[in-house]
Amino acid sequence: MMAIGIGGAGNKIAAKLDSSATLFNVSKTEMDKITGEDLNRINAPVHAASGQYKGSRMNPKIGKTAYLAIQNELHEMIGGNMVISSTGGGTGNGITTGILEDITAVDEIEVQNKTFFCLVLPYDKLESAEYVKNSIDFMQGPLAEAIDSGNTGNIVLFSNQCKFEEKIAEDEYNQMIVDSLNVFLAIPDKNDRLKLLDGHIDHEDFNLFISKPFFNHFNYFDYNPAESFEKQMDANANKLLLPPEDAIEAMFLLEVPKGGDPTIFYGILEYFKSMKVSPIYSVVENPDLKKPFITVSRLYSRKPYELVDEFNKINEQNVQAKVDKSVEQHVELPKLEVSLEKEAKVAGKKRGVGDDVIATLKRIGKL
Ligand SMILES: Nc1nc2c(ncn2[C@@H]2O[C@H](COP(=O)(O)OP(=O)(O)OP(=O)(O)O)[C@@H](O)[C@H]2O)c(=O)[nH]1
Ligand SMILES: [Mg+2]
Repeated sequence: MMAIGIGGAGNKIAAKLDSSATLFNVSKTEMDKITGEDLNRINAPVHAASGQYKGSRMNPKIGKTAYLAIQNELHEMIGGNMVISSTGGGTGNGITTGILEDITAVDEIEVQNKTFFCLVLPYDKLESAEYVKNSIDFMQGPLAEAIDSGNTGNIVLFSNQCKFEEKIAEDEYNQMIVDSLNVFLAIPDKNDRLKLLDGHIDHEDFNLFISKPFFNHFNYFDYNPAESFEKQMDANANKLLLPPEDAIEAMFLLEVPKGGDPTIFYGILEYFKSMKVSPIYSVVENPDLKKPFITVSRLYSRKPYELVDEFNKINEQNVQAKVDKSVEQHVELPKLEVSLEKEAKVAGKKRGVGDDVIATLKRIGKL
């Protein structure tokens, strides 16, 4: 599976994931800063005088225009591959919108030609309102429609929440995203390479799983069979991803150390049974391990508009906070000066005590 990185974030993450990734960007300068001899860099030209070097300036319309120039090239490339993009800016959002609209318009796409999408969402509490708005439009519009058409592969929703909350350097965070993705993507290779103890996930099984038009939340951890699997799943959710909804389908790979008990997976099946999910799975022996290690993927189909609903709520709160701040800073100052004197007069008149009250207040230093 080749990585295709679109826009700033998509370029940087794709290049880390795949040394021969293809990068698309409106901004040639931004793209040329990414090192890698085998990268295939494609400039998506925008004929506005400002576009070429500055990117799309958070405007998805510019990205969409650029898409038209590279549509044919991209069209041939995306089948069976992975598209990586952020949703907040103009380039990645606009070009990925073009891709999704094309996918939606097709009757049916075969399993081996589905596209796997990795999207990086902004952290709505700290990132700019434009990024959040663009992301909402993207999820409500082209992404929702592509999912409804059934023509996308899995969609992984990375979030920048953890990056901001834990103050992680961008490059390091991108590496975390790539390392995490690689744990999931290694499932079929580990099945090839390691001794099978139970079940089997071959490349075809894996490709079928990732070709489904659902959101994919994957996580992994050292599994302690003496403790509740459910608790361990909750404690080890993938913090780089948006939290999952109830699983529709699932897959897991359990690696046990040499001579380890291969039957511990039955307990895991019980967990999925209670959720009415029958996962595909395999158990392998990994001589490099000291403890059992599990990689799980859950597919869920929360409608993008519900996701967006949450985004919208937070966005509204942010807008409200901004309004409050501007009121405090620009309106309330003169209001404070409105003067206690006037208010005291009003209060005094109400009580029928006239100027006495004002005199009293003056004396005690309130005016
Ligand atoms: N995790 C991560 N997020 C990034 C990175 N670069 C940008 N972002 C996020 O991506 C969003 C902005 O999108 P970019 O990818 O810079 O935008 P673009 O697609 O290049 O579009 P324009 O810059 O408007 O042309 C924001 O939410 C950023 O926080 C990165 O290297 N890593
Ligand atoms: Mg950019």
